[in-house]
Amino acid sequence: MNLKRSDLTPIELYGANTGNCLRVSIALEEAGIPYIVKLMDLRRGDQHRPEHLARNPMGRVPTIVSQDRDGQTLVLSQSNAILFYICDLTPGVLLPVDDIIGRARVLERFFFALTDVIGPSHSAFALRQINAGDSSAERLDRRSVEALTRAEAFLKEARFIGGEDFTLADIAAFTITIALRRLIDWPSLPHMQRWFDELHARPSIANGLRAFGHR
Ligand SMILES: N[C@@H](CCC(=O)N[C@@H](CS)C(=O)NCC(=O)O)C(=O)O
Repeated sequence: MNLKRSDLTPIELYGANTGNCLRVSIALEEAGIPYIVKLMDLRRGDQHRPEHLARNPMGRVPTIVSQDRDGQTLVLSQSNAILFYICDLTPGVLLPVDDIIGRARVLERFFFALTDVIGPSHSAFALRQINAGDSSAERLDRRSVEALTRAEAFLKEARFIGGEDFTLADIAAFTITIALRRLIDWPSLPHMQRWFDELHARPSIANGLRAFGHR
């Protein structure tokens, strides 16, 4: 099925103020796709209510409900699957389409952010949920920060994480940078600082953060 942005009624985005959800709201903003936030209170357990389990049996967010004008409905979870769906709705906006080398580079940097930076940080979060004082969590956070700061080399070469254009890779790297920013030695990372400041001032990012009340 080929959907265009104009074929869509506003996408419902079920989520909360978390990195996985903010990546989606920022991508929707950047792609110019209309959406309605359905705020879930994760502490209260909204994600485990039957109506949400019907959307996502994992009992997690983000989840989107996307309806085209012909009445076909897509209910989709997994933040990164949602990001690629957004890329498919707006070809070339967040991920190069025809430039095979440029696309490969953006995907390299996107998966760098997901697996080398966000991965260990999410594991640290999970360890802390089991045992707040777990010292392994701190080591995992340090591992994330150490990986993230390697992005200084990417940003020395180009304006954005994956090249001269803003892409999916910037969204992934930015949301985890916000989460880890107090652990980063900013004075030693002038290119990252320049990138972070530029992204913070970007309207799509500001709106995407605001969508879930992030400050
Ligand atoms: N792999 C999933 C992870 C989703 C996930 O863990 N979401 C968290 C918020 S970021 C959640 O729903 N937590 C509530 C819970 O586990 O009860 C994705 O990328 O969307």
